[in-house]
Amino acid sequence: MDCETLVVEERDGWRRVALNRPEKLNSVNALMREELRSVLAQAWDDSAVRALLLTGEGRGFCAGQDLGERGIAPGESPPDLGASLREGYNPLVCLLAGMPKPVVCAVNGVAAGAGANLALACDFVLAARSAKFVQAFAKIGLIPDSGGTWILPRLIGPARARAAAMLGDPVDAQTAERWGMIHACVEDEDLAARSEDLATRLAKAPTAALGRIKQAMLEGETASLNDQLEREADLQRRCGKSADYREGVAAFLEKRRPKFRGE
Ligand code: T3D
Repeated sequence: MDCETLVVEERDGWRRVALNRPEKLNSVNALMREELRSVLAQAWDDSAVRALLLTGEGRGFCAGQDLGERGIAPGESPPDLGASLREGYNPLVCLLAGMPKPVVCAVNGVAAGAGANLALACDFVLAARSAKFVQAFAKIGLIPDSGGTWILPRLIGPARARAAAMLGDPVDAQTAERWGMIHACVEDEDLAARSEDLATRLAKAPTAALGRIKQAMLEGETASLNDQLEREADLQRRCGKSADYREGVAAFLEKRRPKFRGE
């Protein structure tokens, strides 16, 4: 797929998507929002894509909304940021968090504003040791969006989430790992290989089951135990009918490695 603001590459059963406006730290303009949405929707539907890797070109991961699009001249009406979220960012968060296959995010540098929260919507966040996460919103008079007020307290607890959101101080990758905000902090020079190895491994996993794990955990956030037990029973019933379950059990009994097809 040809994109102006993204580099999209096919790999061994997975797809690499890199934000590509490095001179602006990959801040998100209207075109990037549109292109990312279409690339994510296409990956969602493509059964040949069994994992996704999101990263950034250059020294930053993503600096959030391109503020160059948000200057307000005297006498001009301010933009409708609610509409921007509903039509632009919220669909991206839903596509990443709801994608029925694993999404790895390799945070290669600063992740600020919506850029931080798009990263945190992914399933596995690996960050370079030099990377940092900045809830930059309050510094320009906004609240964390793109799921920030939902995911941050769940990941790091309300006290740390409030401080990160209200103060906007950077959280370095090592601290993010210690707080449970991300999967792992890795050395800068190892980030590409570590995240690509993970995507390769995930692309060989029982994709439908992984998608259902995501679904169960996401929907379970607001469920009672009884409702969640019923959800597990329903999803497990579907897993139990899958070719990958059949293969997994056969491989175990035959003492060999399973060859999952993602079905
Ligand atoms: O608006 C809506 O639709 C609602 C949704 C909002 C979602 C949001 O994301 S709001 C939050 C927007 N983002 C920010 O407020 C972050 C702004 N950027 C920064 O605070 C800093 O740049 C960073 C902490 C991210 C990195 O700092 P540093 O010192 O490493 O780099 P820098 O020198 O500030 O930036 C390098 C270049 O990128 C620079 O351009 P220049 O001067 O070399 O031509 C800078 O202007 C540009 N840049 C960085 N962030 C943005 C940006 N350009 C446009 N928009 C940005 N967000």
